[in-house]
Amino acid sequence: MFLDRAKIIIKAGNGGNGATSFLRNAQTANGGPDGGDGGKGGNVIFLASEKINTLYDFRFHKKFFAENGENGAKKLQTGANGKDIIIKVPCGTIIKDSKSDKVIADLYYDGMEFLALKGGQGGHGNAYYKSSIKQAPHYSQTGEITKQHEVILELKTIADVGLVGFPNAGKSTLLSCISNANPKIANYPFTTLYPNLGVCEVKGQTFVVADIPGLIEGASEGQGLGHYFLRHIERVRLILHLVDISQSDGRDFIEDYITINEELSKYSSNLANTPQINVLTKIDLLDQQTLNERIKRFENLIGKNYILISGATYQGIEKLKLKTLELLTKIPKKPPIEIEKFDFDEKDINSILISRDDEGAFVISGGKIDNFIRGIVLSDTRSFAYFQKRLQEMGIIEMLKNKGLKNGDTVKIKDIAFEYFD
Ligand SMILES: Nc1nc2c(ncn2[C@@H]2O[C@H](COP(=O)(O)OP(=O)(O)OP(=O)(O)O)[C@@H](O)[C@H]2O)c(=O)[nH]1
Ligand SMILES: [Mg+2]
Repeated sequence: MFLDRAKIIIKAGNGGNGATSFLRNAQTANGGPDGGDGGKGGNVIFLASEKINTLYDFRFHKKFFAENGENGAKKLQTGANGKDIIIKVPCGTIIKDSKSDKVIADLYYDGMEFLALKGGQGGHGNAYYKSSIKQAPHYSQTGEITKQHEVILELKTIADVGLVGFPNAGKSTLLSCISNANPKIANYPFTTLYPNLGVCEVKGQTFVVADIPGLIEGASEGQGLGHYFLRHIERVRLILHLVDISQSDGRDFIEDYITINEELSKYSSNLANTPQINVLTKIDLLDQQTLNERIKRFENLIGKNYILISGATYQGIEKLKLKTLELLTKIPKKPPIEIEKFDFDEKDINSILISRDDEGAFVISGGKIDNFIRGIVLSDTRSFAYFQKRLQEMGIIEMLKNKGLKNGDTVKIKDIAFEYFD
């Protein structure tokens, strides 16, 4: 089955905690700090692969979490880094941030990678904090905790050529004539339910052709199936516009031609401006005289830019392939979408915010605090003493006093609460 839109949750790995430990062995009764650092969490990486052409796998698999870093340990053992998670998507997959709907990546080429989320930093072990004035630090740092994010994956197929036309016009038949693809073909409308891709080879060169479900009047506003798939031809360089000149479905072929072009321009000016070859199909079903009359009508009303084909007798197919190749050599590929730099959570490392909660306690928050608090183990008295000293040094006590802090007031930071005394 084909699926071209999916929502998934991604999360980079947490950093591992640093260890607090002291060397103890037969020779050294009171050795120095030897707590190792925590490992870094794994990254979340998207990888474009031409081996996949649908987002179907994301229908059931929704959560993609990279591995957490391991904690540091004694004897200066650094925790292992968490493994990255690599999410394979078809070429042409656009990734959007679900919250803002902003496009954050366009996985365009085969092998293209996008680092969506960086793993959390590991915390430092107590060995890291050893200095000439602090020989035996009793604290270590916890690893950075990462957040989950929801992203939308949207497939905008990348093909060189798109086949468009009314249902039954013979698009899938043409695809099967010119490429290695084996699409379903049948004499009823909407045989094709999702885009098919095929590779066409001409004179030793290849190009990719996308066949999409038939369009009908109102397609750009949601009639039929076609509108849903128009995004799959947004990136093609050339459109083969197929019109059933035999009128086997009883409609006027010139009206069909005009209707489809109107739908394309209603959908986007980009599609309206994509070069076209007009392909008049099913010529084998007409006697020469009727064919001549209809060609004349087409030439009078639309012009001489057309190729006549039959998917049944293969008439005109070679000519069409050559013309397609010739035009493609002159039309540059559409580039990937230009993307502004995007950060899921702008790293805030400087802010200190003070507020009062319902019970009148002073609540300290902000990015600078989050970072600072990772190094504190409050159950450890020495670490707590360090914590108080740093509150002074960072000017936070001063800020609290300016906001009315008095002896005996409660101060909260994250899940820590303590009573303040000078
Ligand atoms: N005689 C004749 N029949 C054709 C030709 N091209 C297609 N057909 C027939 O027309 C019918 C529709 O062809 P498809 O290729 O499935 O048409 P489509 O445009 O892909 O249709 P949808 O997928 O429904 O949009 C099938 O019965 C084909 O065998 C042709 O050149 N000559
Ligand atoms: Mg079809």
